Amino acid sequence: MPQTTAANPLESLPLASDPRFIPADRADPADASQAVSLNPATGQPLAGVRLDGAAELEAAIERARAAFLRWRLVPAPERGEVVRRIGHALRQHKDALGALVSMEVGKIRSEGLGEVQETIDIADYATGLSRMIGGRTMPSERADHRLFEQWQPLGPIGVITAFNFPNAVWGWNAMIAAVCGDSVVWKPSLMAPLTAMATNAIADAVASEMGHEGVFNLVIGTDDAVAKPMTADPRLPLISATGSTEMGRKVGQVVAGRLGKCLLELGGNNAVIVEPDADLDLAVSALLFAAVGTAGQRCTTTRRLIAHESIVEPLLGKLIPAYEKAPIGDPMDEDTLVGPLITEQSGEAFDGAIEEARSQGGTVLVGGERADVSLGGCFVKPTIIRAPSNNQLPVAQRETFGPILYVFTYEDLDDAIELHNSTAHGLSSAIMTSDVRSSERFLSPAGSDCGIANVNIGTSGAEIGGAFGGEKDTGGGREAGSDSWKAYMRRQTCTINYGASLRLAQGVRFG
Ligand code: UN1
Repeated sequence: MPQTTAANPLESLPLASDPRFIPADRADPADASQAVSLNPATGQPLAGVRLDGAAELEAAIERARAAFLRWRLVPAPERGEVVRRIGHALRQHKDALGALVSMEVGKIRSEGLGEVQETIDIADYATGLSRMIGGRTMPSERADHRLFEQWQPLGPIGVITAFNFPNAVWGWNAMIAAVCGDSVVWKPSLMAPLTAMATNAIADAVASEMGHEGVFNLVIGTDDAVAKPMTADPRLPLISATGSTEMGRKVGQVVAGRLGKCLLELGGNNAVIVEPDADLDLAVSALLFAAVGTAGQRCTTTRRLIAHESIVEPLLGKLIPAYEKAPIGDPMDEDTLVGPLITEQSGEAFDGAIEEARSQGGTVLVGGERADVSLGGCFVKPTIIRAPSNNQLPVAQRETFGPILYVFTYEDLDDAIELHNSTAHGLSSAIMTSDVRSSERFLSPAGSDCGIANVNIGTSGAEIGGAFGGEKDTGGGREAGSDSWKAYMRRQTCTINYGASLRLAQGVRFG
């Protein structure tokens, strides 16, 4: 495939060839058989997608099943070669795909490109992994026996993704699943179906050209028509779902009911502790990216700042002007740092949280209102709200998907850590400090209770090399790097007797 550019991603990316694609002039939000993808910056339709239903889901699962039966027998390094070439195709389309991410979900250009880079990175990682999937050999207690474990492909994997990472979260799942020998059935968010269509088409084209049709499948439909039957379907042994805790609880129960496996990556209520000895300029940069980046719509967004009493004033003295200066507007404009919220409902949730914070004694230090951007979409000002001096601010217990940072103060690090851990979620966390004792306390068993714990960087922007996910209401799943691949395979323990007699374990004699 030739290299594409950002000039017109809707034309240059493989979209129109998908029979579900409906050009903007025929996209009709009033037609229940379509999902219309709106540009959140303008509110204008980018294009429509004909929705899949039960028949298309059935066909996709069967296609994925048939593909799995062949794909599982392809040597893993050969599967890695397919994934390597998908990574190469994504590099060729990075500019256009990154632009489509920006147009469809409102990320600024650099973050749209960064998201595609994250998928390229996981493709590289998975390629290497394809030569490293290994099992252990354990000493057998019996003479002339060998005891070992091996990892087998699991089956077609169901992947459900959210709007805010319409490309990379599929990548974490699909690239790892593919080298593990699994096929994929992907249900994307109906707010970002075009990125999903282009992404899946790129991967499917590479795999099909190499003789592996059916490994990558995409079903675009409503939760009732597609997501719910997927989670209930025993032909999908693993469901990997990203979204709200409410959604995850339902998915988890349905999948557990059929004793399937679940990988849940749900919300976060991530905090940064700033110690008295922290480099405040570094803290300001870290907080700005983590709390304001992606307009606060990452699951890893910093939502709470827990600052030591002795530095809270100078820290806010630097942070507030940085907030005031952050350019809000068209995400395609290179100068913009804050793009739109995904929908007007998100704007209403933002307004509601601010009102609630005020009624609970919170003080809005900056922002707290809609931004004056007349592009048509929903733009809000990055906001800092200070909790009352008793640190009681119940609204901060809730994950509001927008750029709101709640500020709390503390005197003693133990109290800060307790406050830090006092939320339902457990995704990402950070401490800003120059004192090794403070950072080690934060990383100790009595420290952060989150799946991700950082020192002197913010809570968002994780690399793919580590396992990504969190505890408590975040769902416990781990995706991307480290040994996350194990969730996509089944473990098999094998004992081989190469002797001439039957020896029983535990010294049992039988006959
Ligand atoms: C998400 O918001 O669902 O760590 C994923 C990060 C990104 C992934 C976020 N690498 O912020």
